[in-house]
Amino acid sequence: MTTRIAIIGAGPSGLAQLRAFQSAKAKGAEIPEIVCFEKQQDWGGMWNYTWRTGLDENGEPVHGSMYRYLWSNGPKECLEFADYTFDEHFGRPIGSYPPREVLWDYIKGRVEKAGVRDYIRFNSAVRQVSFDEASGLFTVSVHDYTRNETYAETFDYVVCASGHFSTPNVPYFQGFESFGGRVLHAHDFRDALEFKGKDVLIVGSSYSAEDIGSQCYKYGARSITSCYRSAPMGYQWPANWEEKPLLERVEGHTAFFADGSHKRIDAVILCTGYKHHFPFLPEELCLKTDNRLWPLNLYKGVFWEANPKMIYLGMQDQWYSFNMFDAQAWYVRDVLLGRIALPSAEAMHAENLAWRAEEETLQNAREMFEFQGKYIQQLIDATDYPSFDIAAVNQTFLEWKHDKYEDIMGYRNKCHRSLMTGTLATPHHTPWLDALDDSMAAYLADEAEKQLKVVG
Ligand code: FAD
Ligand code: NA7
Repeated sequence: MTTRIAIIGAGPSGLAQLRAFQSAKAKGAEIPEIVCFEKQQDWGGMWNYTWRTGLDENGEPVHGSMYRYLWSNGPKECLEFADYTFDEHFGRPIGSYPPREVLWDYIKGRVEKAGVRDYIRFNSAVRQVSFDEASGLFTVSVHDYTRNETYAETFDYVVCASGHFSTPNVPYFQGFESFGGRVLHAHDFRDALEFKGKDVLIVGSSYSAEDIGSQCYKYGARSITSCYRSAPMGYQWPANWEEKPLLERVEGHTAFFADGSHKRIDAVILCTGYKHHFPFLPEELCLKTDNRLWPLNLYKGVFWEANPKMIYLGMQDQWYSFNMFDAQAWYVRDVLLGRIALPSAEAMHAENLAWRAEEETLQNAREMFEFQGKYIQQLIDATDYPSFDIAAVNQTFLEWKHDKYEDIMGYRNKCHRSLMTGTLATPHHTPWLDALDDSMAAYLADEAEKQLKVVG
């Protein structure tokens, strides 16, 4: 019987797995039968923007946490696919921090070229996965919303690529039930214009806090107050942005903070992160972790140690993103094709613990992205994924961090060099803070605009 592989999710991770197998096939390998289940109507995962919040058209929890006007929060040069460059896709250099739609187009370009769409069953939510010890097979139950039918099929391997930035972590603060304004989680934030002229309180001090606060600033919020549990973000914020220690309670429209201060606010946006949530997985297959660089129980960051036929992609906290998913997917492919052998359970566990021990020593951002880079290097060294200069990517991350501390509202105007092609990004025609239209058409109109300016 043919080996069958189920992939859950057609976001960047699931698509990396499809592309990995397709590239082996293109080189003459025989590949297993692959079925990718995607609950949304289109591919791209988080990058496939939805205006919806709460439940989707099928009554499923909305996957998307992305919002309008989102631009890449790191240099595109750090996430570039090694086998499909920005130069190849756009045919010319573009800026280093493209808006969401531009990155979505890039993600789609590679898989359209690879011709893997037929592997995907869209509008199909995975409901349940179980494993039968006797047969060594997984049963995957799926709700096909196009036919409104639930059915089950068996597979030899399951690759869980369902993402982990969709189920919000929503802490409670005293007084929320009687707060005079809106309380929402970042997952439900869609359009910063909703907060124009408002005094906004952001809870949290990581990427969502930084970027949603910046969006609100850019689109005209009257003031932004961000508050932190562990440490302030520490950027040089604009005059109407203040950082405070953690919120203690709200009363009416007033927020009270841990330092005894208080402030009038119109809305609270909880940028308090997400939960790894796999309601379709049984206890014995279910990854449980917080958002960190080395989740336990995953050999090479991907194989579920207790049953390595269960595979997870992209479950780490992400400095590296798209090319890390690729590195993982190529490695997984080669194990599944029998090109790489898994060691004994003891050896897998020992290696896993060694990575975790190292992860726990990491003190700062630089050590963290170097750690993730080292992990990726190890994976790509073992497969035919095109090698790329990880040390140079780390250097680009370092420049990015530096740029942010210099000018948090201006770092997206900087240009970086591709580590795949050597091409230097071009400055975008409009500084990020003034670029209110984030559409791909507006973004890519730069060449035409420049020419117009020259003519004018
Ligand atoms: P996802 O993109 O989340 O895709 C998972 C897919 O699985 C989805 O299509 C979903 O519909 C599907 N799925 C889930 N459950 C089921 C089910 N039960 N059945 C069937 N299908 C299912 N990364 C960057 O590199 N740069 C950025 O600028 C950046 N900005 C971000 C901004 C926000 C607001 C968020 C939330 C994330 C951001 N990220 C960014 C990280 C982002 O998560 C990754 O870039 C990438 O999308 C992860 O890919 P993934 O395939 O692992 O998960
Ligand atoms: P992260 O990076 O996981 O950060 C979560 C933040 O939420 C972090 O600052 C936490 O503080 C804070 N947090 C979590 N729980 C609480 C409570 N109970 N009270 C106060 N603060 C809390 O998630 P993000 O959403 O920022 O980023 C996730 C992805 O989305 C990322 O890839 C981005 O590119 C977009 P802590 O530091 O732990 O004290």
